[in-house]
Amino acid sequence: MFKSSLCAVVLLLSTPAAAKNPLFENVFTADPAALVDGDTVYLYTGHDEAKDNNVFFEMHDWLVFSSKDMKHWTPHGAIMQAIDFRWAKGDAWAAHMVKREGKYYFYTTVRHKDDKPGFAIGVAVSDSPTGPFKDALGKALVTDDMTKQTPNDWDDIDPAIYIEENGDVYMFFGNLMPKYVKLKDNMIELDGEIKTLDLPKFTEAAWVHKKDDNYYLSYACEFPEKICYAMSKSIHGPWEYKGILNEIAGNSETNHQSIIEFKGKSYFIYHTGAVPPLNGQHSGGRFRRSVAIDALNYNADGTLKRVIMTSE
Ligand code: FUB
Repeated sequence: MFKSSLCAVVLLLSTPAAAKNPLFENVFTADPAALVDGDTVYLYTGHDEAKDNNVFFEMHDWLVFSSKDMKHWTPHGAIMQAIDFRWAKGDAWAAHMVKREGKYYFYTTVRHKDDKPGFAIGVAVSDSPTGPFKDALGKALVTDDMTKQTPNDWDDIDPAIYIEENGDVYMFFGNLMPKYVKLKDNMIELDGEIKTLDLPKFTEAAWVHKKDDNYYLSYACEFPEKICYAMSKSIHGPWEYKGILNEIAGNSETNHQSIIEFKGKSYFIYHTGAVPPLNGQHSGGRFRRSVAIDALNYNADGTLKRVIMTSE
């Protein structure tokens, strides 16, 4: 007994005192989407409120935090609630923010009211990265009846936007079957048909980024989810599967990533359920997730080094 207590004390003292992952200790955060805007990173997250880890996601609004060094984060509160989309009845699931010509466009997943049941993607707009945001279209951009390709009604979740150097805008999204569609220059209407992609083991959480002349499409794969990725020389593919980028995120079952380059460094931002009790009440888990950040490193051939969660 004494020996094991001593071991515990030694372990405690040798553990870094100021562990920085997960990022926020007083609120559960999930589905990160980061936007680099000048010398600031804005980090948008979902907001897990579930009291019981065995029920389901309880998410009403989205939060935003900002940082100039990726270490110190300023909370700015909620940017909007799911029901601010008047055609939605709740469920503030995963989102993505982009900036275009001085305006901030927030693409996000919500549950549609019963006239178009199932999940839907909406888009909101603001002149400021911290809001207030308003529904830009007054109706959903994508509804479940437009994508009925899987047995569930959430095959149209998790939007991720990519803006090409020539200004063309694409939205990637989907569950089980990955999809993408071009958007019009006004950012709030589809421009053409929704196409499907062939990505092995795809579950959800698509994210596209580019480095040098390589496009990267990372996504949550299998279940419980890891993050996998594919590479291409064109936004239209073909996408070549490259393997696992990040292993299962603790006990959360889902994982969801955002990849950015900021002040010369690349970052992999994701969520994990493996966190100690927040507010002394609840520990992390499937429906109580927390955002974490680690460095993203590239190999000489452009492939990505696997990200291992650190506590700093
Ligand atoms: O947070 C709700 C859902 O869980 C997201 O839409 C998925 O990506 C998964 O993280």
